[in-house]
Amino acid sequence: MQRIKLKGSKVQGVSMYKLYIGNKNYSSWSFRPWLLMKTLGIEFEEVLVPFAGSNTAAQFKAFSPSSLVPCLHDYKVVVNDSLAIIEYLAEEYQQVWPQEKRTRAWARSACAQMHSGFFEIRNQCPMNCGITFKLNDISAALAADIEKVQALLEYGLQQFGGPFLAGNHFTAVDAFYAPVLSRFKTYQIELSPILKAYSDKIESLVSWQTWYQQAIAETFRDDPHEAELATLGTIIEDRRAIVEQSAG
Ligand SMILES: N[C@@H](CCC(=O)N[C@@H](CS)C(=O)NCC(=O)O)C(=O)O
Repeated sequence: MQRIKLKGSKVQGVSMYKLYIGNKNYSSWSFRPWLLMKTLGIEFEEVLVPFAGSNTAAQFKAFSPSSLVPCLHDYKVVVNDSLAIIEYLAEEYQQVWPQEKRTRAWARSACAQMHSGFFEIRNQCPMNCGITFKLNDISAALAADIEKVQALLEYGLQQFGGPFLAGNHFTAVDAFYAPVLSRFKTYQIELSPILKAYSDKIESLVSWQTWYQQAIAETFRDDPHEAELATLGTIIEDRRAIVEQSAG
């Protein structure tokens, strides 16, 4: 899907978004707008800036006012934060959100909930596409978060008829929960049949497969991410390419 700037905007003609992201293996927040844009066919230039250990914030500051990824640049507009990026895209692409008002309200609520919650999953199960991992233990708080997120996903699939969370089309809410599906795989979290079918559907997307192939091909390791893992349990399988460097 190619974007033509509207008459009256600063740039006439074809324009290209620039999306700054972190390592595909680790960066769950980057995954969200990247997957949305790829799946909907919204063209953009990808700029992958690897995590740099203790220098990450300084490196990211060069292009991101919050020193975080993802960050979208659109000519002179700089948009920080995955949710704000999605809303910015929605101003030009109506496919970003479901068309029906009630469904759209649910999708927005689900994204907001992901964005401001599910801390146990986010903290105790960091995204790491290339490994299979056994957690030392699943705390009651983590189990409660998993149950809550699974109920939310099942509600969407049942209420709106699937195969995507808000019905027939892939929208922002699918992109927002893709890193959760990734974590379910990495941490071997059991899925109900309806969630397994949904996860298979998302994993069959070319966009998902591209991200995963590129994540696993990364030869880069970020020490803080690796150290965090070591406190949580044991790597059972590591499918990532051989390490060439790590950040201090
Ligand atoms: N609320 C932000 C969170 C962004 C975020 O935390 N990004 C992480 C990578 S997934 C980051 O940039 N971390 C930088 C660091 O660790 O210094 C969003 O939704 O975009």
